[in-house]
Amino acid sequence: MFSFFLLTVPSVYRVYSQSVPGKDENIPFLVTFGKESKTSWGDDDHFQIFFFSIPRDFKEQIYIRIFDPDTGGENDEIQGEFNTSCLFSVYGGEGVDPDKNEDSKGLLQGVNFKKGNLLVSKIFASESRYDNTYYTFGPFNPTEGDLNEKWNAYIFKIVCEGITGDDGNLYKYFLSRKSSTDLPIEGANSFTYDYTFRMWNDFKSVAHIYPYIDTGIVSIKQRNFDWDDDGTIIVVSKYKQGISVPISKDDEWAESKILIEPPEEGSSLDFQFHKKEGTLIKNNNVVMTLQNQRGEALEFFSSPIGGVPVYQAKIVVRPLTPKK
Ligand SMILES: [Ca+2]
Ligand SMILES: [Ca+2]
Ligand SMILES: [Ca+2]
Ligand SMILES: [Ca+2]
Repeated sequence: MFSFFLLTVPSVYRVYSQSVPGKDENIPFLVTFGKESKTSWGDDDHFQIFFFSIPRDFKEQIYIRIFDPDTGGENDEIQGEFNTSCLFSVYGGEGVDPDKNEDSKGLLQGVNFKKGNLLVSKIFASESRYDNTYYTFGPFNPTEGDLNEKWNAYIFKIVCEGITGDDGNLYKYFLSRKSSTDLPIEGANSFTYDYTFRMWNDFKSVAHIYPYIDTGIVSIKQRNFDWDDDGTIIVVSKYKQGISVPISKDDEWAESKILIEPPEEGSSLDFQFHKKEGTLIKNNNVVMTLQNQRGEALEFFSSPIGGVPVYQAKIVVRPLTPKK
């Protein structure tokens, strides 16, 4: 897994953006609910994990910025009154790299997804000074991350947990070279295995998430949660013009198997979330996970590996004119 990273990706595709959600995803916010919330609000597990990868040759200090870390005021989803606290924690060192530590992915109930060294953490409640603005963790030296030799990159992990309350915390991340502005790091990226996000409150905006299909993958199992029967989820790739997958209703999972064709190996898929016309389903939060045929979780990258996949109509070979 991951041999592609920085090695086989042409320089034109080297990613240069570390906003989470990424700019091609068209997702307004990540979302994590307080642990006393019902899963029917759209968060099945009340925590979310993201990883950042920093190229090994990058020697400067880095910062992880959180936009709107509080749960209150602007952006957040209130239930009754705001009474939610979220713990944000940054981990580095041995144990973080999900290639070497399956538990680090945070997919299995009851396992310790907090593997690694805790570098810093902070609890945010409803606090106006952290409302609709950034809080910055860092600086960190890249070498404080967990070195992944195959990717030639240092890995950091950030966990958001809804430790009290029942409201939804909406927030975003940015991996930056500076503490006070968003300044990206060339070749860095971010990813998760269990994506919980908010849709825009309109009909026209389509959200996208981009899993990478490594060589040897022949099929994947998609699972989506609490889509609220809100329109369609379709998969586009350079080989798929758009296939729709089973969608979940309120507070339930839907899953299906999707076959992968050889031309799709070594590229990203585009999972598109199209809302239903008619009555607007407001504040739709949704969860998505993928596994390959061996049961291994797939990463969703904030900047799609190889770029956004574009369907390529099959080339029609014209038969030769028979000789007379
Ligand atoms: Ca807020
Ligand atoms: Ca509340
Ligand atoms: Ca927030
Ligand atoms: Ca939902």
